[in-house]
Amino acid sequence: MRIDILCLFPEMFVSPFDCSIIKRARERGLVEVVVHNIRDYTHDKHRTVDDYAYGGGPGMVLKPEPIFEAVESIKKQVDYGGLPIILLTPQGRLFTQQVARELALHQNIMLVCGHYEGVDERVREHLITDEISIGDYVLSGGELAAMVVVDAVVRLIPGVLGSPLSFHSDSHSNGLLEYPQYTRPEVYRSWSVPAVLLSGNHGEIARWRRQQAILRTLKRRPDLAKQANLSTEE
Ligand code: 6GU
Repeated sequence: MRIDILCLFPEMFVSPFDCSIIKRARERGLVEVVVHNIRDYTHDKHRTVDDYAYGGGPGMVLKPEPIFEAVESIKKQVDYGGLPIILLTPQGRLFTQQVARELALHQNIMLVCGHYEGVDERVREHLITDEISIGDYVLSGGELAAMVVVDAVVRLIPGVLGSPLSFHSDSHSNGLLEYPQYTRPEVYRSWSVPAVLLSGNHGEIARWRRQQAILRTLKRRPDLAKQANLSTEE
């Protein structure tokens, strides 16, 4: 998979993409992440990327020309018709595990980082194919949101995580929050690991985990519990 990111602050991505799972995935050639500076696609002496809003009001608006030129130049390199061109903006559809799974199916994706002051509407209308928000709060720019999207998508690429099954029990992957996890020691400060987990009875363990995941979801996120596929018994 190749992910192209267009933004105003490419240096923000250096350290987060050079650690842990994303770093390993890049080194193993499972994903290529290319970060572009929108400013490199300007032609004036001051490398201007924004301008005052027509009609007045506070805040600057990102100009269309550098964004169109950047996207069109990168599109030529990746040569892929169905490439989603995604604007990161608080006005987008909410990013969920379902959306991450959908993006992970693509060979290429392009992420365009907006800034909260806004992007010229013609970019949205004639260039962008999808708009994503990572939650109902305002960030100063789409860069952090793009990192969140890249992290959630990259870990779904086959081969990135150690075991092909390792994300099946993640919170949200089955519509429920994850069950409680324990590791050694068996007793810590007099607090014991639930006996069922030491029983070796895999059927009982699976049942207990499912029950815990359901209880935890009902208590913490009743909104999710409503949408989960629970059996009559559950
Ligand atoms: Cl994608 N961008 C900005 N600027 N703020 C956000 C966001 C994105 N998602 C939530 N808040």
